[in-house]
Amino acid sequence: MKKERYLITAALPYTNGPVHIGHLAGVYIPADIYARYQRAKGRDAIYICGSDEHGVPITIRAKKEGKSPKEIVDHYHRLIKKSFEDFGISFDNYSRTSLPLHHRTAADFFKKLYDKGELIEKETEQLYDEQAGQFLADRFVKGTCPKCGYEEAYGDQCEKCGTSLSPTELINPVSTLTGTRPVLKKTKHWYLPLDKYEDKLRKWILEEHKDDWKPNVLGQVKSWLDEGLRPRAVTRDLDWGVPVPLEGAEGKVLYVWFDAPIGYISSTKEWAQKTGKDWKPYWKDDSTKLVHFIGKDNIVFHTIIFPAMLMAHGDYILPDNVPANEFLNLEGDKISTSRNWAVWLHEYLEDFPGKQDVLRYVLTAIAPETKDNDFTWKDFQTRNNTELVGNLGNFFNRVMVLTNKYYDGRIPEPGTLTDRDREVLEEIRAYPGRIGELIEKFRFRDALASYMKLAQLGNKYLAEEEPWKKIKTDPDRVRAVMFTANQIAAALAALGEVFLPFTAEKMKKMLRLDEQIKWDRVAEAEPLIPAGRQIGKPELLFEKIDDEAIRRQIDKLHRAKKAQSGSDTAPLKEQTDIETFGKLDIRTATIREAERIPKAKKLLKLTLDTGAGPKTVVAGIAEHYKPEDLPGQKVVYLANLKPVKLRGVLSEGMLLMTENAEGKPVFISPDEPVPDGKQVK
Ligand code: B3M
Ligand code: ZN
Repeated sequence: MKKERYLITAALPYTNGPVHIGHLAGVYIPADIYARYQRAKGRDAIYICGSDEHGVPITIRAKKEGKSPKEIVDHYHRLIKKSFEDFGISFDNYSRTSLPLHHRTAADFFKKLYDKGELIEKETEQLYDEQAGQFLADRFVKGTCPKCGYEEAYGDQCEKCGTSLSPTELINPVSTLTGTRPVLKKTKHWYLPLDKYEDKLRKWILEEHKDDWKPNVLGQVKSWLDEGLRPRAVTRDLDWGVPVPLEGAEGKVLYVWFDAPIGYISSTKEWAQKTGKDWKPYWKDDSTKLVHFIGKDNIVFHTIIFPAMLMAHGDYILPDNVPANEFLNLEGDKISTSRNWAVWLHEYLEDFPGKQDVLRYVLTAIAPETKDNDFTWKDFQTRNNTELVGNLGNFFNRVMVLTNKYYDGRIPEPGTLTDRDREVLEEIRAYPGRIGELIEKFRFRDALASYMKLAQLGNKYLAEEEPWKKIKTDPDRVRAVMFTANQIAAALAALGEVFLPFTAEKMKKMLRLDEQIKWDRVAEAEPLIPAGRQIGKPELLFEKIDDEAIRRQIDKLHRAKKAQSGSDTAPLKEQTDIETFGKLDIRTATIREAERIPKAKKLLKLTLDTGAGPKTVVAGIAEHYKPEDLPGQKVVYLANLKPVKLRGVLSEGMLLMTENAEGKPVFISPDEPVPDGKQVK
């Protein structure tokens, strides 16, 4: 069936912390590219999201910080919303699940299932913390995983082996509230019989969608279905969430994973209220294409549980696709909020103001589409310096500079085009289709790479034609070349909007292109930018990022992690005597020269003035000091250490250093001028 409208959703982030690059790369950027593309195609498409403000992690965080859950969600909702805006994530609506509109929508949904007899009411024994006077749902209880023996498994899931659990399955359960051992207590809950939908789900996903869903998603679905589905509780004994809308259900709320996906519906309703549109066709009309962008840990909820809820309800369409991504790691290690191993969006912007598109670019280029991938600051720098500055920025700038220089910024009449020019113009027109096809298949990395090929084509074309040489000898030819090059620049501006919205905006401004260029316009024969158009002055699109900026980021990461793991004051070493100490000959010196040692990332070779001639010392400080900054630095060093060879360099002593509060090695030097070679006693 032809799809009339697109409803694009991105996972609702939990408001128990800020958002980091993993979230952006896995969910919000791909969904944003997809939404921007659909709009540029002129389709009726809305991009919906909001904050997920319920769930146990939020109440735990609130307890830890001595705040109310409301204070926590208000704080993070604001922070997260702002980060998304700052990065140009083009939501049509960003809502929150604490809104009355959402509470009503979720409660009505539940009530409808209840009234239809789709829910099973069951009294069971659940873990109860007598000291706290509270049932222990999900993360309120920890214990040993019955599957793998991991001792820190949560009541809802073992993070070691990934098994989804219920609290009563844990061996040796302990309350995370009081540390006491919980008792069993009877309580009543409502269950959604997932098993009832097993065959329908199997047919819908594993048959109907076997060719258009991503293999990583199909794989998870299959293993869930093969294990067999069981009824799943959709209510909890908690005081934070959407109250269960039934008599006799006081103190019970809807399970967060029951209400959160309904948040997509309430956010759409909120959007409709704000814009005066009708929300219903987006959720109820078969000609809507519903696409959920999520991370891999959310797959089961979006492919099995929420669809089963929708089937049980009966009024709603099912997702057309659930393009889940894998995880992004950071510098070789899993991103972790609790270990503070992350790059937070709001902090990135403080350090790299105005460079949103650089991060958007890199995160798209390395998106974990088919397997986990790694973000490193070094790669970030390289991609910025070679791909954005060296390729895209360079081409665009050359076109702007030459057009301004030769024609006072007026696009020249092309005159006679050669075969090569025509071939280039035709090639440009192939790009919207080529990139679009990849985007439709959720292959955003390839789509971006294809886009960058267009800039490469531009650079290659200019290098072949050398207008800067021909301007004296063959000005007619140069007019045709610069006309053609400007068409490439205009296409880059138009198509770039989906990947690099801030940069595309700048390009369009410089070229004086209309705000809205439809995607398919680029494929038309009519030139995108006509001869005679007066364009603006060149401005650089990107700038190089130097080693120092990158080193600061790496330092910051390690510092944050260290701060998290507490003070590292080492315990005192065993006692010694003055004779032992007296054997050490510690002296003053001055660094005369410093150089890197090939293939040794951490080491510098230092030449010291020792008062008795030069001496070579190898020091592990290359990640913190540049060789050119060191000459003249006063130091103290152990002068009678037995020489050793380090990476082929004979080291004749050892620098004595300490660390500052941030963990950076710092020199020890006399606080008054002292000749080289003086003893430290
Ligand atoms: N808040 C889980 C997460 O952030 C959850 C997503 C809800 S989507 C309906 O991973
Ligand atoms: Zn386990």
